[in-house]
Formats: sequence, structure tokens, C-alpha cells
Amino acid sequence: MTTKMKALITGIAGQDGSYLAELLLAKDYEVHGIVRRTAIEDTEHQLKNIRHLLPRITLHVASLDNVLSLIKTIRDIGPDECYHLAASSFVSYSFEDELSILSNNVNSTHYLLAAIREFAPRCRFYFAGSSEMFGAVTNAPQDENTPFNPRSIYGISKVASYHLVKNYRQQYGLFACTGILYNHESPRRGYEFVTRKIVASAVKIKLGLATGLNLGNIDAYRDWGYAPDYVLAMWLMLQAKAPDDYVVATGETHSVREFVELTFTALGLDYQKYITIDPQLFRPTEAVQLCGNPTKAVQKLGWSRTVTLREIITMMVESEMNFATKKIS
Ligand code: GDR
Repeated sequence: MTTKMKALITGIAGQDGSYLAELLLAKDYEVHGIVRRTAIEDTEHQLKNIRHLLPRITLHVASLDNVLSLIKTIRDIGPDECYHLAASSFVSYSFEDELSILSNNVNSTHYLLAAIREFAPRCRFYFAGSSEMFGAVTNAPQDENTPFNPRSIYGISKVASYHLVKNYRQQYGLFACTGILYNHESPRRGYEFVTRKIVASAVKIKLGLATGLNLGNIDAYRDWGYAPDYVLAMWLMLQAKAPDDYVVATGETHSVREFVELTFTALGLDYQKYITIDPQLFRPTEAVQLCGNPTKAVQKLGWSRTVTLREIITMMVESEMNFATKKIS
């Protein structure tokens, strides 16, 4: 009898966590997730991305700021792989609440690494890094050798965690990797992020439920990929012969303005009639020009993206339209 591989996912209810859980279940893993007590009590909203998976996964109530609860979870499960995706991930909030965001994001990574080192040292560890680590870039596209110059507390928390992961790898021999992931979107993206905000508003305008859309810096450039492609890269990193860090990106960059135009055009609307620029939505400092070079992930992991930006927009618009029309009827 072969025993199943066991994976533990923090942030399992988020966009990436839900796609990763689906991928691992399809590969016959036993999938465990850490969630907050409040999420278990509100499956309708807080667990909406994984509601369809609930009969097939095991959820553990634990708190990422409580090292004892993490130790207990790691000891109980004895995971073969741990994917640490949970974080305060909305960059704008990190300007408003920097003290708790920095400490929560860094401490949770540190606690998990320490718990794994002590109680499951053979467990492979994936940490969700971010293109925000590069921040104010001087060269494009960025790769694994590009210096970090973060422009947000969120980015700083990811750089600090990246160094913790590297340190545990080098000092304690843990199989620990950081994926430096660029923006990745899907119909499960949260409404606070610009792509979902644009798609949701454009659909509402199309249906006569809204009249306009306020945005911040639409001349920022992002490298947008498709979330299910990116969770595959996470899994591939943990299947490699040796632990390492990888940039995961498309290598293409588009402005927020282009994203708006493509979305509104897909719905037969002229975006210029509906957009208002709201200076309050500008970030005090930000990375304005991000574009990643995924060559290392392509060559060493055999990874590639399968979906273009236009296809992502088509999927998001279709899903939002279904959602909005169901709500009306
Ligand atoms: P980002 O994603 O900060 O890149 O981080 P987000 O979608 O929030 O912003 C993308 C760009 O759009 C500009 N922008 C606006 N953004 C939001 N949210 N709302 C607006 O109204 C608006 N107007 C313009 C922003 O200034 C920015 O330039 C995402 C997150 O998923 C992180 O957790 C992750 O690490 C990185 O991607 C890679």
C-alpha cells in the first residue's frame, strides 16, 4: 500500500490556495489547510473559493501569529510539503497598517520554518515571495539576480522572509524555496485588486448597475499571469532535485490603462467615458514598472504559462457576468 503525500497550505481559502488545493488533490495528495476560527464559522463568504473542496480536504484552526498552534499543527499532520501562501497581501493596506503587516508577514514565515526544522525537518517548504520585492527597479526584465529595492512595507516583509527562507536552507539544510511571483489573476481574485475591481465595475456598467469607475495610477505597468499556471510553478519548485528560488512571470508587461481598455472593449464599451482618476488611490511610493524574466523556471522546472492576458480578461469577464446576472435574477 502506498501512503499519500501530505501537503499543508496556509492561505488555502485564497485565490492561490484554492487552485493549489485542486492541483494537489488531482495529484492524489492528502491536503490540509490552516484557517482562522472565524473562517470555519463563515464558510459562505470566507471559504467561498474552497467550499466545493471541503469534503476532500482537512482544515485546521490555527493562528499564524501563534507559534504554539503552528507547532501543534505541524506535529499532528507531519506534512511532506508546506506551502506558505498566507499573508496580508494587499499592497495598499501596508501603507496604513505597517507595524502589524511587517511583523505578521515576517513572523509567520519564521514560526513555520522553525516549527518545520524542529518537528518535520524533511518537509519541503514553499514561500510565496513577490515582484514587490524588486520595487523601484533599474533594469527590466527582472530575474533572480536583480537587486531588491522594495517600495512598500509589504515588499519589505517579503524580502525579509526571503532571507529567512534562504538562511534556513543554507544553515539548516531545509528544502526551502521562494517563488518570486509576479501578479497573477483569475475569476477568484479578490475585489480589492485592480484587475477584479476593473472587471467587476465594467460588468456593472454594462448591466446598468453602475455609472463609473475610480482608479489610481493607471500608468503603472504590471506583468500579469494566470493564477492556476502559477500554482503549478509552486509545486514544480518542491519537486526539483535541489531547493532554489525562482522568478515566475510572463515576461510581458502592460499598463493598468491597457487592462482597462481591453476589459471595456470586450464588453463593447469606451473606457474613456467611465474612468475617473482619484488621487487618493495613488500609493505614496510604488513599483511602477514590473516585468519578470522566467527563464530559470522555464529551463530548470520545465514551467511555462499557458494563458495570455486577453484570455485571462475573457475568463474574468465571463465569470463576473454570470455572477452579476445570477445576483439580479
Ligand atoms: P499589486 O496589485 O499591488 O501589484 O500586488 P494591485 O492589483 O493592487 O495593483 C496593481 C497596480 O494597479 C494600480 N492601481 C490600482 N490598484 C488597486 N488595487 N486599486 C485601484 O483603484 C488602482 N488604480 C491603479 C496600483 O497602483 C498598482 O500599480 C499584487 C498582489 O497580489 C500582491 O500580493 C502580489 O505580491 C503582487 O501582485 C505580485
